[in-house]
Amino acid sequence: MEEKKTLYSGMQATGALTLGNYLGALKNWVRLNEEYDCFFGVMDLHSLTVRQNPAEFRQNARKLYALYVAAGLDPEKNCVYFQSHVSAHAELAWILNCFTYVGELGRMTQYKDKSLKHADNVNAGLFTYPVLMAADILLYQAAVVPVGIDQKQHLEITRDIAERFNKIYGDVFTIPDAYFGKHSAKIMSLADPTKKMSKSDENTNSHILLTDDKDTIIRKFKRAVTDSDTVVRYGEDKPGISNLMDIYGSVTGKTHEQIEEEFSGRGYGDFKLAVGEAVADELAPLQADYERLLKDKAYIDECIKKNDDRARYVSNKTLRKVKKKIGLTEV
Ligand code: ATP
Ligand code: LTN
Repeated sequence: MEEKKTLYSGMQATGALTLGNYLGALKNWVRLNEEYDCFFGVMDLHSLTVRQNPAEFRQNARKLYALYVAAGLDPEKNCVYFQSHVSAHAELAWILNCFTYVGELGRMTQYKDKSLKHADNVNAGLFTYPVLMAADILLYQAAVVPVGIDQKQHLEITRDIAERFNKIYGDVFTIPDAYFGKHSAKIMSLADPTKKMSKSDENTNSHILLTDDKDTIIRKFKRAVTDSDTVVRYGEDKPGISNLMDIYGSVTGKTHEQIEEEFSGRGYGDFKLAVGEAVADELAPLQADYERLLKDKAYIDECIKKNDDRARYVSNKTLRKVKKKIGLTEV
């Protein structure tokens, strides 16, 4: 049997997840998980670039782990683990820092955005964030990295670092490809469809949380900002409706044409209600599983332990190879 290629992805362990995180990333992870040998990290080291309250942080990281599992990532089949439990990430990140230029890091738009947003704490971690991300991916020799479009630049720098290293030392790292969902790589805010849906948006009507109940979901979609037209049609001139069509299509599997046909002659009210119901129905089983898993501490602990071990084993193979290639001594 042909060996499966490796898939790697993860999310920062901060706060609740939005429908953007789910459709842009998590749902694709679940969709692809049979096809690849998968590693999914709770990226708690990345979260440290923003000051965290320790007690909340600990809780949020465990909640994220439970959400991964509730969304359908079976921890018996996928390696679902904590980044900070595997020291190879921090070690390789240091080494790769020495193969990354200050100039290229300064061009990262996420760095520019976040340093404006957290102007009182523009720490070096925020700057070298993409190098740690490169280490995450390269340690597992990942071929595919499913993420939202906002991570495109980070994938490009990961490839550049890997190619630079390989050019000097031979084929040490697999060069990863980004994977973006067809219509879900950038889900937009419900309050302003020209902006990305983001959990850090203060307006809670702008985003759906994965933990929102059905009434809340339906209410938020009802209020979603659209245009003054009444026709459900996809187009650049209709960002609000196009975003809702992307969401509805990602959840139901329907194409834009099928959606336009389904709602032809019906108003926005009907369409918004259908989107709300479809999203709520999609999230209901995930929410039930999530509640159950949060109470099952022993099961989650056991999964974490087992998968941390596997992640350590796989990542250390690459780290040993890297150390040997660059001439770090061994006894
Ligand atoms: P913030 O709200 O602070 O910008 P975030 O929601 O982008 O954070 P991350 O942990 O940075 O959270 O993202 C996790 C994953 O979800 C990444 O793969 C990211 O590309 C994806 N993602 C986040 N928001 C969206 C969105 N609106 N549409 C599609 N994918 C998204
Ligand atoms: N920067 C990513 C989270 C992340 C990640 C990774 C994603 C950290 N390391 C490795 C894919 C692969 C984000 O979503 N903000």
